[in-house]
Amino acid sequence: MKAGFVNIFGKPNAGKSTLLNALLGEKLAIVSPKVQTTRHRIKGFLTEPGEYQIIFSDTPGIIEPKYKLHEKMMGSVKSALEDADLAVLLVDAGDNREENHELFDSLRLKVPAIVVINKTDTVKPGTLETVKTFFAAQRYAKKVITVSALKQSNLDELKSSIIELLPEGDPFYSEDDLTDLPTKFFVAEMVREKVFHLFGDEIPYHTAVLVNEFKEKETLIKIQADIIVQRESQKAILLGGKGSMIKKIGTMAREDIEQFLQQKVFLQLFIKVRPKWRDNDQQLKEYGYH
Ligand code: GDP
Ligand code: K
Ligand code: MG
Repeated sequence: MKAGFVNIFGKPNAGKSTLLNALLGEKLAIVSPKVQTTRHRIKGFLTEPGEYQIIFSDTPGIIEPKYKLHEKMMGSVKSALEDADLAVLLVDAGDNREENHELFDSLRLKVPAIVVINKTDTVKPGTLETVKTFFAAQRYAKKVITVSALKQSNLDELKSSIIELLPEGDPFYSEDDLTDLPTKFFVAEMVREKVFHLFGDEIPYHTAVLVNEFKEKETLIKIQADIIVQRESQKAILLGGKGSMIKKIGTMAREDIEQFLQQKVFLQLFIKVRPKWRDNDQQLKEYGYH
């Protein structure tokens, strides 16, 4: 059978997390229109017993680090560069192709790559042809495929091209597993996603989520999590008048978590102020940024 690691790289907002979710048919990676939503390397497994096991990695978008959290984020991109069997270089069809090319070229990939042109639903067919021709001429491009991750179009072609390029080998993970990350991680991410969706500008970038309690009771799962911010003023915004905003975050996150766990959930959220957590090694570690 075919088995191997396929790592998805690209600029912020190219659609990496959307593509991972679409390929797996499960929402593992949080998505937002804002850059730097994804902070970890998220692995998801697609297994057809006896035929293939694809281990996909979503990665944070590639950026210049500005604070320690950024350094940790780019560390996870680096580790993904090193252990891939195949790279998916994801580009937004409407984005500047020279810039994307420079980025892909600078990765100095040692493994074959498929250039995947995403968001085909947003450009004219003529534009798409030009972008396709441009990337097909690059030396790192073993193949060029056009998809819309959002509309889930042409994903089967992408999947079969990936399988074709994977090495022969035994599966790395059990065929029942979907990911190697703990459930707690996904719970924290779903809360964090709501902060990305509900708040503009800087708030999401100052926020982390820590799950303190995850208890399976008879009829439901009780979860307690802290939303960490850097300043009192941010705490006030997250709370909202009479706690209206934190309530909204809680309701939206709970619905997602229930969908993910297929169980009833009682979710309790607290907001904590931890000045400069983004530059504090110990706090970064505590919040899961290793
Ligand atoms: P990432 O930063 O590369 O992980 O990108 P995300 O997956 O978070 O997506 C960034 C934004 O692009 C989100 O608003 C997505 O809904 C949107 N997006 C992703 N794929 C597509 C697509 O195929 N078509 C369109 N129109 N939007 C997309
Ligand atoms: K994003
Ligand atoms: Mg992402």
